[in-house]
Amino acid sequence: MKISILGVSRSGKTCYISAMSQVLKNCNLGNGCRVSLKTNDIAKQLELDNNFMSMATEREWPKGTDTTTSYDFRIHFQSQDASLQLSSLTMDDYRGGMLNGMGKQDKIDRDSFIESLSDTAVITFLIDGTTVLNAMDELDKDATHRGETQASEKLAAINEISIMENILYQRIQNKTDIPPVLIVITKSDVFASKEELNNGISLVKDLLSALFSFGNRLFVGITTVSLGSGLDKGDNNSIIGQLDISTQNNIHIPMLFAFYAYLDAEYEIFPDKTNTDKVMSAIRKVFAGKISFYDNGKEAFSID
Ligand SMILES: Nc1nc2c(ncn2[C@@H]2O[C@H](COP(=O)(O)OP(=O)(O)O)[C@@H](O)[C@H]2O)c(=O)[nH]1
Ligand SMILES: [Mg+2]
Repeated sequence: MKISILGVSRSGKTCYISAMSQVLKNCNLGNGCRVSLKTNDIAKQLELDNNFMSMATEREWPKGTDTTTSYDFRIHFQSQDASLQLSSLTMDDYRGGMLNGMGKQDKIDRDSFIESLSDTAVITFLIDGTTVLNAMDELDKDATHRGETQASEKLAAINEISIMENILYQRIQNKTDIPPVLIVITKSDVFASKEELNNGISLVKDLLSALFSFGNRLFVGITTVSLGSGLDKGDNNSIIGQLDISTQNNIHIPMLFAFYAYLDAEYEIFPDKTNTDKVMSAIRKVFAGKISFYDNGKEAFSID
């Protein structure tokens, strides 16, 4: 199966992938469930490990790059009474510039991305929490964040969030199949309160209304992730704040969503239905309270 990770430059893709690769190596999900995800390529795993180590020990954010990288993982999920393994889960981390660049190569890359959607199991779209804050109306923000954003900054933020809809719009109009989409608001530690975060989520849903409107035949999830609390960038690219990459901050959720969406889409190829049903039901319990689902534009409740 193939997952695409998209997000403009600085949206947090590299940080997320490196944190996720650490948390999911051997992850206890509670209720007797575990998941493990590792790369099939040793060099890639070392690279991810080193990336995270320089964050944790040297307290330095990863350097920005604008290249598309592909990872090949294997994933194994196990609950008290069922287990399932996928030996190859490819993740394409698309270079951010491809989404909003005006260059010739950007257009070529965008077109080839849209074409590749036919064999993509899940699109994961990362949106920077700071961008969400900048796009929000002043009154929807926490008092501590009011009066910080200029009008031009707000407009730029709104445009940045809308990109995903613009890219998928044609396909939605033509009713061409679109794989499940997961919207991930990154850096959720920048929100001052739960209320502010919820207002941010509502705005994202409004700005991407084609993904959340009735009759669109799409399966869409929305969630938030963070690498810790009070995080920021200091001098020389240094990390300010507390890193805490844990299931508490939802680091595991996007990969489990991809796994779940794949099982849902390819249900027929797994011969042992009882086992698959048990695995899917266990994953739905892990999602409870951490992700909202919309099926054909209607909020779908995942808990059973
Ligand atoms: N507050 C906060 N900042 C983050 C977090 N993750 C990343 N950042 C910041 O966002 C910057 C860009 O992240 P990066 O992963 O390089 O983005 P990419 O260009 O999409 O790969 C980092 O240098 C950090 O300053 C987070 O969880 N919380
Ligand atoms: Mg990057």
